This record gives sequence, structure tokens and C-alpha cells, in this order.
Amino acid sequence: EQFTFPKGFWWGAATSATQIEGAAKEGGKGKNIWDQWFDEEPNRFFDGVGPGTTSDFYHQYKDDIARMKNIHFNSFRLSISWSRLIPDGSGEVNQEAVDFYNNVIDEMIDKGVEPFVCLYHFDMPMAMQEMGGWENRAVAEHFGRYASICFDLFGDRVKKWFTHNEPIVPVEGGYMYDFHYPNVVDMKRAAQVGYHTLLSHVFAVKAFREKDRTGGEIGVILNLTPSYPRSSHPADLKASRIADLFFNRSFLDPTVLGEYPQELIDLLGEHGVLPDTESGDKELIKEGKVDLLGVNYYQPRRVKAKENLPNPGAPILPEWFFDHYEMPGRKMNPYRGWEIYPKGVYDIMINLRDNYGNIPSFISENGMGVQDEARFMENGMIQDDYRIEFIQDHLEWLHRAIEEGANAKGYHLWSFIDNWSWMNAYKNRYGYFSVNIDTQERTPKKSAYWITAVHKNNGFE
Ligand code: BGP
Repeated sequence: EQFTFPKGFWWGAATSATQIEGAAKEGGKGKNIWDQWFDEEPNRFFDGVGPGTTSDFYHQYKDDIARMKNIHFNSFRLSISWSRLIPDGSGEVNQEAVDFYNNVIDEMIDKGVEPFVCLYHFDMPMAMQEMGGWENRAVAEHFGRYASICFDLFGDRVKKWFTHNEPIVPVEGGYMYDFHYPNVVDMKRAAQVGYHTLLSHVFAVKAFREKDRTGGEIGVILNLTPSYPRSSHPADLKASRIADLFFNRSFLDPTVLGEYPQELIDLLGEHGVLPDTESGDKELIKEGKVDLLGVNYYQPRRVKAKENLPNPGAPILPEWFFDHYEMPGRKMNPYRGWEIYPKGVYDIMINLRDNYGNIPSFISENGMGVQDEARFMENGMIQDDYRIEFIQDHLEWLHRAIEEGANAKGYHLWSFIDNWSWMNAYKNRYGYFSVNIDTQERTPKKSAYWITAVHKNNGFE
């Protein structure tokens, strides 16, 4: 069978500032929550490897962009570090950061790689966190100003903007389950953080619309995790619907449709954890509708009913409404413990086609993390056939969705080069290129050669 993608399909990869730039204390960058957390607890998740060096993109961007060209990327997502551009989040712009991002953007355009730029990938400036982070509405407004400055500085060349990457993750990690700074566990505060994160998105979209740039588009990147019920028993269906409300629709509905699902509002209301709002917010939120949706997809959520549900009025966390279960026969990534379910891509795209106005979208992250990947090194190259298979299987389902009318415009792998990660430093490797973190040497993996052919042919057989 022939899998040819539509003309102009976006091929590339994604990454984020904190995960590849390094130079955390160079170039006038201010401290962000990752620098802070690493200082406080360098060994809890990070094995002593912090955001100080990571993959050294700050110094090696030219060579890396040459690598992107070599493997025929036509696009690539990076994020701007808010604390690099505006060290205290709300004050002066740092000229060294402007120069750095200008150089990166110009170099990419010169090499035929379109920059997709995300404004926030989990990296709150410390000065903003000290004001309460997203719990404080003023921080959302500062984000709007930061966004507006970015549009002014780079909007003449950057045509694809994204406000947030996976905005639900800092809510979960920072305020529900203790895997991101500031390590709070409190649903009421989590709901407030989620709400202000959405408002920060809206302020950025509004600023973008006011600039009225012809040809530019603004979007958001969401990790959509289809939640599949164990059975069609009503209690299982309800459990899966609630998981979907919390983890997908909490950002998908307001950013694409312009309003929150009523069922989510009711649920939070019943448990006394609705966020504080201001009059006029409902109208305001309608102004945050995006042009383009990035979808990050790694694995589905398998859900079954919970034995005892929380009573109205009782404190909650999302998991108090459902249980996870291990679907018999599911395929696992043996090198990282995540389920592999390529059809998830198709289900997401069909859902967007049918329930979200078939908004222009793309797979903005998908990939396979592998621990101790060096064990697959043979003849000087990581023989990552498992990754080739993983990508191919997901692309086949994406292709099928497109054939059935889904408005999917591209596929970006997580990630281009191995990078530092939030909960495991360099344990899980994802790149088309491996990185030796002692020497910072990059080496293409087998998948890099395979994907180059896919890029050149705009598909595969
Ligand atoms: C996504 C994030 C990325 C990246 C990826 C891989 O959720 O947007 O930043 O880290 O997950 O996950 P991990 O690094 O935990 O293996």
C-alpha cells in the first residue's frame, strides 16, 4: 500500500527551550522554576543532571539546524524561554535573548525549515512564581504582554505561533500530583491555575489578533489522551467521560469552541472547587479561539468505574472518579512502560473532525522514549528499528484519518535530538539523533535515515 501525504505536509520535530538550550545561567537568562527546583532537589527526579547544560542548543543551534536540513525537515517547533527573553517575567527585555532567537529563526528560514514557535513549555519565570504563578491573574496578564512582545520581535518571520504546550500538565504536575514545581496537591488551587492558564492563552490570542498580521496563525498544543472505557457499562462510560473532561476537554473545548463543557463546570461546582472568575470572562474566553491545534499523542488512557465515588461537597482529585486498568493484550513499549496504541491518532483526528469543526491540526508530538538506548548501538549507530516501526504505525493511522476527511496537516516527532526531561533527565531517549551528554556529540540513529526518505517522498510504501 502507498501512504502518500497531502502536498505541503509538515514534517519535522518538536522540542522546548528548557529541554535543549542549556546555558541556563548564560546570556542574561533569569531563573525559572526548573532552575529553582533543580537547586532544591537535584536528585529527586533528575539524577543530578539539571537544566544547566541539557543538549547545548544555545551554542550548537547552527549545526543542529544544518542537521534538520540534512534530514529534510520543512518545519520544527521550538519554544521561547520566557525567563530568557524577560528575565523577571514582566520587566525589561534581554537583548542577548532577542539576538539568540533572531539568529535561530533566521538560520532556520535560511535552511528552509519553518519555525513553529511556542511561548510556554512549562517554564514559569521564578519572579512570576513568587507572585503565585498561575494562581495569580496578574501573571496571566504578564504572559499576554510577553506574548505581544514576541509577536512584535519575531512576527515578521514566524507565522505559526502556539501559546502553550500541554497546559494541563503543569496543572496536574504542579497542583495535583506533585511531579512539577511547586509540588502542591490541592484541587481548588489546581482549578484556579488551569483557569488562569486559559486566560493567559486568551490574552495572547487577543494580542495576536490586534496586531492583525496577514498570514500568521495562532494555536495551542494539547496532549489529547483518548480515554477508552473498559466496557459499555454506564458506570465505565461515565468514568471515561469524566477522565476526558478533566484531561482533554478542560482545554480543548475553550480553546477550539470558546467555552468550557457545562458538565465540567457542574462537576467542579458540586465539589466546591470552581475557580474565581470575573464578570465578562465568559465573553473574553470566546476571544481565545485558535486557528490551529497541535496534538501531542503518546498513549491512551484505559479507564474503568471506581467502586466508591466522592460525595458531593467532598474534596476531590480527578482520579477519585475513575480507575485505570490494564487492557489484556495491549502492546507495551518494553523500554519505557507506556502503552503503544497507534490507532489513538486516528480516533483523536476523527473526534476533531466530527466534534470540533474539523479544525486544522497536526501531530505536534509523538514518539518513543527508550531507556539505556546506548545498548542498541551497533557499528557506531543506534539501530532503533522499534522507533521506525512506531512512527510508521502512527503515520499509517494518521494517513487513514486524512483519507476520511480529517484536517491533519503534519507530523512532528518528539524529538529531534535526545533531550533533557522533566522527570527523568536523560533516561528516556527520543531523538532522531542521539546525544552524548559528556561530549555533546550528535549521531544520527537509523530512524534518521529512514525518516529522511519519508520526508523526501512525502510518504512511504
Ligand atoms: C510531553 C512533553 C515533552 C516531553 C515528552 C516526553 O508531555 O511535552 O516536553 O518531555 O512529553 O515525555 P518524557 O520526557 O517524560 O518521557
